[in-house]
Amino acid sequence: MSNPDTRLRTRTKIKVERPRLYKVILVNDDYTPREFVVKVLKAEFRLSEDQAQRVMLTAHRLGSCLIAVFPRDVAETKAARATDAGRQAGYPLQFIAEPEE
Ligand code: NFA
Repeated sequence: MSNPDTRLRTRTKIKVERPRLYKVILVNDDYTPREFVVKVLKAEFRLSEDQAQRVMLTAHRLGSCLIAVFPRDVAETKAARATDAGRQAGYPLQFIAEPEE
């Protein structure tokens, strides 16, 4: 008589998830000149003059504005570089990176 096969088997379920994206947000302040904000948006985020003006004005009116989404390291690096550009010029300009959803 043959014995039943009682060995346990392991199934490995492969789960693939898309890496989360991070938002980079421009925060309004009362001191940074509008033209400077536009200049940084163009240089660091490659926005056109028109896009940069609209993002700057939206932050100015509403308090903040989403610029773009990127993988985490890109978002954090861009936010840090853009914030640093303001600091170098003596402005309190702030860009923040935060996870989507
Ligand atoms: N509020 C700033 C001003 O009136 C302009 C600004 C816009 C600053 C967006 C920071 C972000 N000079």
